[in-house]
Amino acid sequence: MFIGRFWSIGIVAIALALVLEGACGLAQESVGFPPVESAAIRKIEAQQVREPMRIDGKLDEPDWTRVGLSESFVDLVSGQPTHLKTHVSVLWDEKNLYIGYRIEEPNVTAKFTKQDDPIYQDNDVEFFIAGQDGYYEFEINAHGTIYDGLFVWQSAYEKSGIARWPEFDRTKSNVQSQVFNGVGFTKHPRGLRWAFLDWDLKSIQAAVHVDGTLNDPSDKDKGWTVEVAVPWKDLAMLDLSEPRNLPPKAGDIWRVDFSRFNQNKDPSNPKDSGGWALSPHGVWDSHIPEVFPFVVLKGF
Ligand SMILES: [Ca+2]
Ligand SMILES: [Ca+2]
Ligand SMILES: [Ca+2]
Repeated sequence: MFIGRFWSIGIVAIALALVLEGACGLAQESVGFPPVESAAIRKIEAQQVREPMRIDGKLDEPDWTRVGLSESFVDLVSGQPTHLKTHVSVLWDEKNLYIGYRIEEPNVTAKFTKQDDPIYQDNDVEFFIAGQDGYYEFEINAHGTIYDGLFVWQSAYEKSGIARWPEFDRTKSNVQSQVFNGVGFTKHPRGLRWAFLDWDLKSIQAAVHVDGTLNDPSDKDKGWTVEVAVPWKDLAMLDLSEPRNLPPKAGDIWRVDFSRFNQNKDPSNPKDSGGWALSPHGVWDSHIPEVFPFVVLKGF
């Protein structure tokens, strides 16, 4: 789900939010907070990895089979089933959180090839990892091109101490940031965020595998898979106010959102928002950590 990289402040964002709300037929004034019932938030188990993982986009390690598939993604706004299947699986060990997607797609396409290109204008899959002070956003297309950024709640920016990290120090001229106030839901009770989109989580490993042909509509593809390893040690900035176990321990619970965005909507379903997720958000906005699924880290 995109935010424009060069918007400096809210006017454009608010205008776009209104357009998006109109498109989805849902005015944010009509929804409370959080915008979905807590009972609707899905829970997923992450199994501990037993064997070495090879991050090549192919989910053929035995651990990916052992952990099983999530339920298929549903429409982000309505929670209704979608016409193509999307499943995520989650694994972990002391070093990494592993995320694997299986994406049914009869015509696999991708345009962008440079880091932080506007992947949200392609078909993509995304995840958001929430912490107390902010959240990390990751998007990837079928070329394997990544768009990522860190969002810090402005109310936590100074207090948490992240303002003194050189890579997030807004007083430095080489640190780019912008005000962010949501996409289609601009009344989050925690208010504004600082978005650091030029920043990259450099240690992340990610790869895709296309089961079919990329950018060739003359045939019918099965889809594509995505395999990502996120190093725990580089997620400390999410929880500086109240550090948590890093690496985590069995039984720990993380909040991670998993989603898929499509440029082509289901032609037979006028209510397809084009955004699908493991757990619905009730509004056209990924940036609501309070409705992210629960990821429960299981031990051996
Ligand atoms: Ca693999
Ligand atoms: Ca980035
Ligand atoms: Ca094809």
